[in-house]
Amino acid sequence: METIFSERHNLRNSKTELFGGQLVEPFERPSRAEYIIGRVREVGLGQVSEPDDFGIAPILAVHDDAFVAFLQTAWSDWQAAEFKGEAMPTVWPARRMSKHIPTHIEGRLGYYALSCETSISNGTWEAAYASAQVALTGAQRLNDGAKSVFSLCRPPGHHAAIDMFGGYCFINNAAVAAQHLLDTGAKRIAILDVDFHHGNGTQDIFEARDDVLFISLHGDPMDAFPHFLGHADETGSGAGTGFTVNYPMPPNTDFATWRAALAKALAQIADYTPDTLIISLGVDTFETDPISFFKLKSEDFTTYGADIASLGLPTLFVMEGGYDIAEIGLNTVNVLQGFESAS
Ligand code: 7XA
Ligand code: ZN
Repeated sequence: METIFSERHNLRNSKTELFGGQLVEPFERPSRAEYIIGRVREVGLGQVSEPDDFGIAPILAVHDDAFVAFLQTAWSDWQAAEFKGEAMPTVWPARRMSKHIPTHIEGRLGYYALSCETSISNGTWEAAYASAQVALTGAQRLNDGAKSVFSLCRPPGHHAAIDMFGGYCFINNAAVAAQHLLDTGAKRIAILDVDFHHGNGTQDIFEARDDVLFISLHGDPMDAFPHFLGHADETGSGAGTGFTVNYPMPPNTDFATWRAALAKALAQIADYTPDTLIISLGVDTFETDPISFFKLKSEDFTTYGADIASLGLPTLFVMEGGYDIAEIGLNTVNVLQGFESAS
């Protein structure tokens, strides 16, 4: 399987995350990608390639123009305001407050943020842009005949909504890839999100549409980030009714329970008969992930990679979360090898 990877992920290297009332080194850090690409090379998964540049248009095809413009200048605007630390939102348009978009960067950060752990710093936009190009290049490889591709995206994307960033995400890489496939001939795309966290951004982008089936397996939002989306009763709206499916699961969920939900999801995807499957691949379901509460073991990732291959669909793997960094390469590549061994 070919891996698409850009060293420009290193440009995303913020120093602060608000966690448990403290400013800590971000869990989402450059070494994550280095461990993954190291394992890809160690096992000889396949060729590793640089992304092509598809420009900004495919990003604007799923995100709000003003939101993207905000991301592009947020760091320079923050510096111009002479703040000393990294850019963090501190105020939101909460219930019954104005939805006008403020002029000052402090207000705009709050307007476009869904949470405040995700500091914006120098190079954030450039890395997020490159990450989207990694996803787009993977999608184009499928158009060109590949059966499966791994887009090693960093920063991740599945929390990025039409006009919101947060949860370490800025541009929704999986959504950008899905829209690209639809714009270049596909009729139906399925996105299966196996990250521990609900893919609220992907749901937001496609919830009213029937050309993308979005299914997410995740920690119950009553107990897990992003807390305000991902319940089982969210099934899509309008033409998209029935094309959003959520499987929230409780603390300490083990592989047997998780795999049973996966089996239901795979059956729903088979019924949908998509042209292409996109996997939002987070390995923060691992038993020792520091910010999550599922109990998957390393060998389980191999097993479920093979389960996914049983669909026999062209498949794009898009990297999302995973924070047990010492094991992130093993667990990620286990999914890809499990998939390949059963393809
Ligand atoms: O898939 N999403 C992630 O892995 C990031 C979740 C961010 C959680 C922050 C909670 N303090
Ligand atoms: Zn996650």
